[in-house]
Amino acid sequence: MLPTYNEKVNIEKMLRAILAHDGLSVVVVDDSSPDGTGEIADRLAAENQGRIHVIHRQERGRGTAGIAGFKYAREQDVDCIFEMDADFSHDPADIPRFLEKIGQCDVVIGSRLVSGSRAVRNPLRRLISNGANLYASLFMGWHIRDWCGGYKCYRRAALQALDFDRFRSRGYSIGMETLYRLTGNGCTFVEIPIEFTDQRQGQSKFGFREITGYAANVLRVRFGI
Ligand SMILES: Nc1nc2c(ncn2[C@@H]2O[C@H](COP(=O)(O)OP(=O)(O)O)[C@@H](O)[C@H]2O)c(=O)[nH]1
Ligand SMILES: [Mg+2]
Repeated sequence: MLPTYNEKVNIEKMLRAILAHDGLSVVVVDDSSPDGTGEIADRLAAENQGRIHVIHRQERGRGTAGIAGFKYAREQDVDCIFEMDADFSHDPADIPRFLEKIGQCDVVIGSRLVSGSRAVRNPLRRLISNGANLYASLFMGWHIRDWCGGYKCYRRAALQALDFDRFRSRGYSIGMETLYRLTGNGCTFVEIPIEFTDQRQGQSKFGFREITGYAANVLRVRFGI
């Protein structure tokens, strides 16, 4: 499940790198990117019959795009479902390492906080990300260290058991809420180290509003308010 917004420079290379792995197919969720990412994805879908699906949405948002993609993916005849960013922050070459572990758990988390991980990003984003993870662990548990990453592999059955329509959060915190609901369902997690590269140095949409929204959402999810 590949959410895209203005990924013209990455989408083709990214799709080719993913499809290089046998047995994988992709659903691109594009929110009418003004740069034409959706049309590039359509062309590649036509060239790779059956292996690329494209959802075009009118609404915008990484969180709801992920839900739309998951709802689609979990109806397909697949064993597990990945989510990853399309901007090469997440390396498609890591896919086999996730698949090695998904036989032993319900969710494999590409983690920036376990031994062997590496995260290349500016100090401010590192601080925000570490703070967000500490905060999430404080309220939701220490069984997961990286609550906020976007590179994960789920068993399909785990996602099928979720009622996304009852989720409380929107936006960035949906990933955190997904892990929290899966915890409640008794799912098991394995974190594997990844090398994360922040491709959007200085221009991320992650600002003050996202931080306060995230902090509030953790509490709403945890305490059902
Ligand atoms: N469909 C969709 N994808 C989005 C949206 N915003 C970001 N993305 C995608 O989500 C992934 C992560 O976004 P990015 O801007 O790199 O977030 P950051 O790495 O947390 O700063 C990338 O693949 C983006 O193209 C959105 O509004 N809609
Ligand atoms: Mg990014």
